[in-house]
Amino acid sequence: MRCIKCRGRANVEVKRHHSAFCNVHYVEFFRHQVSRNIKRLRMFGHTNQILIAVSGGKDSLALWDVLLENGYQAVGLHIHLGIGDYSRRSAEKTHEFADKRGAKLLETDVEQEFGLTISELSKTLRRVPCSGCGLNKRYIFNRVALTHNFDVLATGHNLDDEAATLLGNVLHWELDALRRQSPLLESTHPTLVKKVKPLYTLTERESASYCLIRGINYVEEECPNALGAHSLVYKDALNRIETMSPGSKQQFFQGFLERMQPTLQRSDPVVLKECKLCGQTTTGEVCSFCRMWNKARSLNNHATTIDHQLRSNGNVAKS
Ligand code: Q46
Ligand code: ZN
Ligand code: ZN
Repeated sequence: MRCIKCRGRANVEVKRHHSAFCNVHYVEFFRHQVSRNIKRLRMFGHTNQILIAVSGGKDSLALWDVLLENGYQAVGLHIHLGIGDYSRRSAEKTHEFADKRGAKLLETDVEQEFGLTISELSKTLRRVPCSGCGLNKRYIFNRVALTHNFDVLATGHNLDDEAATLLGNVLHWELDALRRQSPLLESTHPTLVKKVKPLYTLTERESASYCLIRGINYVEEECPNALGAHSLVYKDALNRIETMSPGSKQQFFQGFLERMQPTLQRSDPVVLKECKLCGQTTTGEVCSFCRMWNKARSLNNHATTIDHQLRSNGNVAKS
């Protein structure tokens, strides 16, 4: 197998592009894909302040590396979820990356801020961990981006993530989720930050190859709560199709973005209000994040309301 750029020995094959690359040209290919996505969808520019959600996994660290190498102003945000050893190792890898590069890293600890780890929250509410975890992450990323005046929030969602989410949304005909599924979500309210996914054309395997070549140490294990998740079943199904027919995953997601999603836009846009407890966006009076934590606190006989907690931490969203 030869590199399509220099005809030297290729180490990474990208079947859906009928390509193979040596290490030097693979790094160039990966960075070019990210840059092209950023420019094509006008995600951000070099003068913007970018907050990256960093889990310590291959995708978020690869993205952070590419953005720093390409001269973007990218600050990391790591959330300590409190999911046993997995969370400890994720934090270690994130610190290692930031320390090596002298990159700025912000951190939030769910237990310290709100009183329970994600594992405890899940037990208290008797809900699967991922539902509370996802809500916490979305809320905290948005809130930190707003309070620190970032222009945009970037996440490491890749093609496998997006194609699996799309398959799940189609199987259940989740029309609202399909409308919102995009690598670019503009801010539609002063308390909603713009969100982008610059890796949406690259696969998990491609992020892993990038990290390997660049010497980026990432947490390799999956979160223990991901075992048995529907998303893994969908990824597995899509991988089988991809093996038989390289390029299917990309066609599936890209085809949706170009041909299907524009037809799904609502004629009656959702009216957004500000949560009366925390000030962040909601369609009702109190946002789902505040409702969830108030319920958890009352179940734990905890007297402090989420309103008091947020205000005493100085974390009221800007108006
Ligand atoms: S971290 Fe959180 Fe994921 Fe773990 S509990 Fe579920 S949502 S699986 S990306
Ligand atoms: Zn080469
Ligand atoms: Zn709220």
